[in-house]
Amino acid sequence: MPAVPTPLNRSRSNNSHHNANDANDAHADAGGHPSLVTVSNGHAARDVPPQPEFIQQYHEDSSALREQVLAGLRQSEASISPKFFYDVLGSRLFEAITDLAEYYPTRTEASIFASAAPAIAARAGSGCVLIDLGAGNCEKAARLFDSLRPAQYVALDISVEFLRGTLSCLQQQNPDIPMLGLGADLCGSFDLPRSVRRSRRLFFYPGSSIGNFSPMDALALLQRLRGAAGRGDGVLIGVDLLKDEATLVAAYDDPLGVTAAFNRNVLRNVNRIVATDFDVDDWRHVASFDRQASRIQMHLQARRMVRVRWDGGERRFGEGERIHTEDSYKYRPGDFAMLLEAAGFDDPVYWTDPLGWFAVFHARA
Ligand code: AVJ
Repeated sequence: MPAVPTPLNRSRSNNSHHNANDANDAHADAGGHPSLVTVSNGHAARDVPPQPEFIQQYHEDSSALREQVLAGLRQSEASISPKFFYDVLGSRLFEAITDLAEYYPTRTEASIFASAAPAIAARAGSGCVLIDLGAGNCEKAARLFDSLRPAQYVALDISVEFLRGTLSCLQQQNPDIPMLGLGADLCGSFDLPRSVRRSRRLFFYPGSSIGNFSPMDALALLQRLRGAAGRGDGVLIGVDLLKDEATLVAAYDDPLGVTAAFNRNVLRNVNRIVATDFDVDDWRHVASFDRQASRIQMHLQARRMVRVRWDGGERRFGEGERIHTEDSYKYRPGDFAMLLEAAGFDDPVYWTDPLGWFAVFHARA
């Protein structure tokens, strides 16, 4: 039953320190969102559309990016980081994946948000600063606005440019919620700019994006989050759960080949970034489940002998040799709760769907 959170550890006396006062803090900070302004001709203009604020904090220089890709290609077991999936086409292909019948995570998480939203708001507290760490198209956060009534919505993405369109649109639809688009790297520091309001914060990391990290790296990320969080803050994290292998593999190897296109597209993006000469036709999509590690792995497998060249180097691949492109870890609920606690979060609970395929966790800083 999604409406009732599942407690994971000894239930603590639940005298939460967040109260109405916390929520009111936000209003002390007058944001730049006037509903009535005077324009230069002296007339009062009603309904001037509010605009989100945008800040680009993080700049990865292109030579570092290039070196990162080449270092992966030179490894004896070659790899390309999944962050290179998401160029414009890759982001669209991922959206198409979320429409596939076989790809259950997005739909299942949405159903949990839909049915558990009031319970999530009751626990996380409304009126918080909602900090979206996996913003993408901001859809998931937007569906929580009605229940959470955030005092501010902060959307993070590597590139603030990816946020401009969506956030501006979302701002029109929600003129009363001040919005901030932040170009930041999750793997960097969590030094939030001063435009992020100081009141109670809810760090939101939906979509099982955390599954791309190994449990050790996920722990490190959660620890850094815990370090950035203050008393009364919380986390709300979407986590894909361990289930039967056939369901897992089908979600990452769909018969229409959308996931294959998504995976192979990374080579086009790499060609663009480092001017390699990958031919996508040489590579086959492979998805497999590693039960020991509890992860789906995606690889690109050479259909024939391949030689890939770039300025200053090359890599030869034998027929059947693979490039690792993504891990997607699947958790048991208790194991993810332990990870949250190991990172210093308290009192984890989760909501799940009737089949127990996906979980949305909340824990307190
Ligand atoms: C965006 C990382 C959650 O692991 O399920 C979907 C990416 N890769 N199909 C996932 C993905 C292949 C997705 N995450």
